[in-house]
Amino acid sequence: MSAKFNQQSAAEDAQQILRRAGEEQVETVWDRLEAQKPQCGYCSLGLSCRNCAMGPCRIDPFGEGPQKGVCGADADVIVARNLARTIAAGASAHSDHGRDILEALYHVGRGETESYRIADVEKLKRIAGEYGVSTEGKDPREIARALSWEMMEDFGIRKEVLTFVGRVPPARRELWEKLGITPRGIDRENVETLHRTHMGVDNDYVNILLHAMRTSLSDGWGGSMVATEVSDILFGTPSPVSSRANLGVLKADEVNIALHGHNPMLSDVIVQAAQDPELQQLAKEKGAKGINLVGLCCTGNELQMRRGIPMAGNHLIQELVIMTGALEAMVVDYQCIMPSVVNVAKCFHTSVISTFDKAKFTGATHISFDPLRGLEIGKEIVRKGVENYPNRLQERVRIPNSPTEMMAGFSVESIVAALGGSPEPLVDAIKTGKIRGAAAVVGCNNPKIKHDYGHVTLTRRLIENDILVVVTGCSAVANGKAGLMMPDAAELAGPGLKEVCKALGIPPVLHMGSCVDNTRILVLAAALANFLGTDIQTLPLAGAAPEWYSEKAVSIGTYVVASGIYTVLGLQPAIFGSPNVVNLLASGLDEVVGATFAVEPDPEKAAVLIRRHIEKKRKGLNLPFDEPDRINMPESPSA
Ligand code: SF4
Ligand code: MSK
Repeated sequence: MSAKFNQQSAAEDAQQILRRAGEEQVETVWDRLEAQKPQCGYCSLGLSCRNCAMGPCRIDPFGEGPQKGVCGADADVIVARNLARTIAAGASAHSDHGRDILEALYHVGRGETESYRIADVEKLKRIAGEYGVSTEGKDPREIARALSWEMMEDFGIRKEVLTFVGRVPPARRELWEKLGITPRGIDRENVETLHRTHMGVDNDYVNILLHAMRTSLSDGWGGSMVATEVSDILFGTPSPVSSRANLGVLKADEVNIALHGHNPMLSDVIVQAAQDPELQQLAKEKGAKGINLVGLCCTGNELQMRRGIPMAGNHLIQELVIMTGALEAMVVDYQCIMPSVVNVAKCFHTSVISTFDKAKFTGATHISFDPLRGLEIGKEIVRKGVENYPNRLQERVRIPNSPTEMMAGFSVESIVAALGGSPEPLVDAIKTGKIRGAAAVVGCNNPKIKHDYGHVTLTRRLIENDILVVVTGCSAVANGKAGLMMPDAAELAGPGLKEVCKALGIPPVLHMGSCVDNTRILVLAAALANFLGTDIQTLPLAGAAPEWYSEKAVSIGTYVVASGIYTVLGLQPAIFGSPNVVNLLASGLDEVVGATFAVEPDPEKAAVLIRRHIEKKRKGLNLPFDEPDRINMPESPSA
């Protein structure tokens, strides 16, 4: 295998297809990154601004050129404004996704669609209770109608605080109130960010960043949390399920359809449609043995968590899956779908089918999705995939390796159930030091970092150190493919974590879902803090996004820190043009919200930072600890 492929990806399946891309000169994301070099230094530092027509402006980081934009904004203001807008874009993406799901619940409540049903009535009632919606004597549809109406209020301006903030430990709620960052309305905080960052509004970098935190909290404890909870109500709350991952999940003798993006509304009806006897028969008539659905990115995570649908890959696999030559259709909803997939598809027979009117792709086939006719549209899409099967050139099919077994489906509810109904056994294991703490390793892939290397190396090092790891998004896919998400991976963990995992029959790395499902991690952290009568910031917890790329990841990282959890990023955000902003985020925030950001591209070193942080928190709680300053973990033979 060429050294180039080894440098681009740590995953064997990706390396095999990257070799093909080189041989057949199919352009990939890695090629385009090379073509962009050197990337703009001003933008990388956050020092360029084009917020008005007096600009665009830039600040000279070496102090020799301009130090102010035309309006007089300095580096601190420009960097803070840019960061705030990034967070608002990420928070808006998550929250708009949440609203789409919520509208589907509303349609179900009104009896306007037969494509969906209430899959988890118990959860519907529980969430209705949180929203003050009475359930007594009401049928599920009636409750769904009233609940969705109440939840829609969380998007607007009629509330002073988002309903799910009621889940936050009291000490943290008081802190947010004191800082003036309690999230009020989901749309409101995002709109206010755009207002504040317009020329001539908020010109104090600290004030801008405080509101940016509030905006991120409207995502974490608002839009994303609505997306997760309503998805559970409509499609079922995940419970542990066996599945498989990597490009080997494609089948050489079946119609392969990949479902890519984030929103489970469409993919859920496609799963129903693919079981339709008429379409199964059509597949046979076309010469295939059946219809094989596979997931990509977070739509894939949603399907894998609830239905065990196999996972073809994460963010950087989306072009490579087409290059297997075995994909009849790539069905996309929204977010993280590179426009380039349409071009790659032109080199093969794959049909790219876009589905949401807010996410069209030039060159793709667009089938407009409408939840009121969900199943009918799902069948139309599956039919398109099946009819494309005869266009496949079997001699061009190259499906790498065999798939890896993995487990998914660890919702908070299923984790608590695995613990026997209470967080107490987990708390006890942390108290004794069998589990030293927990870390969330989440987020994307980025071609600037060797694909999957950051996720897998960091995760391995953490479990070796008895730190339980929970994963979501593309990190879950990376770790699943690496074999870390089966119960027998406990053998790779330190002695304490291994003992706990074996006793409970769980893997040392728990799949908690898609990007919006990072809210499950917030809920778990809050439940632990509430159980102990403390704030989240005192707990031995950490977050990490070793290969992040998206604006959504910046919003996630910010709401995690604002919720009191130290977070290590594998790539620099565009803030290094302002030492004041860097100092605030990397140290000053500790005084403000009890947590900070760190940036460490080397996952080995990131693991050391997390272990030190966890020991510091253990010391603070008077739990058995190793002196944080002395922790310097040796090189791992497995990394
Ligand atoms: Fe330049 Fe100020 Fe306009 Fe930004 S807002 S483009 S710094 S004049
Ligand atoms: S899909 S946001 S690349 S995790 Fe959620 Fe992956 Fe990041 Fe998209």
